[in-house]
Amino acid sequence: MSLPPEGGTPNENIKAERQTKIFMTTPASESLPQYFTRRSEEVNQWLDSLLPKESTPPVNLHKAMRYSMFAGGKRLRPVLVLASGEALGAATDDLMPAACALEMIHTYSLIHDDLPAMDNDDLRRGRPTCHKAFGEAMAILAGDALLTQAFRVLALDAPHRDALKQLRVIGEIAKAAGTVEALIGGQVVDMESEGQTVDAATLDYIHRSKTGAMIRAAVIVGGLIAEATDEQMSKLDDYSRRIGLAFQIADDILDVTQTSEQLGKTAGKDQAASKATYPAIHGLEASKKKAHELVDEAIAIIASLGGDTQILAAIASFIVARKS
Ligand code: GRG
Repeated sequence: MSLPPEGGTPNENIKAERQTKIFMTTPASESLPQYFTRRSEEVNQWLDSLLPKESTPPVNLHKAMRYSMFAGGKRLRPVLVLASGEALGAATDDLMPAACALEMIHTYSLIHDDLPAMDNDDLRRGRPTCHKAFGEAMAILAGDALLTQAFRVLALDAPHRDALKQLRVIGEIAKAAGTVEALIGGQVVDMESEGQTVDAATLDYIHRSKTGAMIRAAVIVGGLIAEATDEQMSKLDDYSRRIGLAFQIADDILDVTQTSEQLGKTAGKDQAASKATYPAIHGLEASKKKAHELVDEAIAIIASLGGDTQILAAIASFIVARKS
C-alpha cells in the first residue's frame, strides 16, 4: 500500500492520495488489483460456460472466439456491472449473464477494430490479433458470432423472474452497441475523422460513442438489475458518463506514453494514423487534468448513491491510474 509521502510537494501528495484511494477503498483485506483478479476469474468461468466449447463444430470458429475472449483483458465492463449491481444489492448470479454479454460485445468490437479494413493491427491483449491467428474471414465471423452469442445469452441464460426488466437490460445493451451515440456510430465517425482536422465537439462525440456508451451500459445495466430508483439511475448515469470519457482520455494518453509491451497492443498507433485524440487536440497536460477532474466528479457523485460504493469509487480512480 502506498501512503502520501511526508512533506512531499502538493502534486506528489495529490498523486499519492489518489494511489492510496485505489488501494484502500476496497474491502480492508483486498486491494483493487486483487478485487479485479478475483472478479475476472469469476467472469472467465461464466464466459467459459456461456460460450460453445472448442470441440463443438465448427471447431475453428469456436477456437477463434475463445482465442480472443480468453487472451486477457481487464474485464472492466463486466466488473462494472458487478460493482454497480452489487452496490445496490443485486445477486452476482443475476448480474453475470449481462456482465458476460457486454464482454462478448466488447471483444467482438476489438476483433473487428483490428481487421485490415479498420485499424489493421497485429497485436491485441498481448498476442497476435484474431485475423493474424485465424485469417480475416474467420476473424470477421468470430466477431459476428460473439455479438450474436451475447444476445442469445441475454435472452436465454439470464434469470427470467422479471421479463420486462430483462427487456430493458437487452435494450440498453443494444443501444450501446448500436449506431446512435454508440459503439458502431463512434467507430464510423472515428474512421471518417482520420487525417482530418477534428474539433473538440467531434472528438467528444467519438469518445462518448465509441468507448463511453459501453462503459455507461455496464453501470446502467447493473442498476437496472438491482432495481435502482430513478434518482439512483440518474446518479449511475452521471457517474458512468464521466468514467467513460475519463477512460478514453486515459487511453489516448497511454497511447503516447506507454510501450507496446506495456499496453499489449501497438503503441503510438493514434499518432501514426493521424487519429483525433485528447492529447492531439488539448495537449498532454490538459488531457491529464481533464481525466482527473472527471474522475473526481464521478467519485463525488457516486458517494451519495446509497449502498456500498467504495468499489465504484476505486474503479474510477483506477481508470486514470492504470498503465495498460
Ligand atoms: C468495430 C464496431 C467496432 C467498434 C470498435 C472498441 C473499438 C471500437 C475500438 C478499439 C480501439 C480503441 C482504442 C477503442 C477505445 C478504447 C478501448 C475500447 C480500448 C480497449 O478497451 P480495454 O482497454 O481493453 O478495456 P481490454 O483488452 O482490457 O478489454
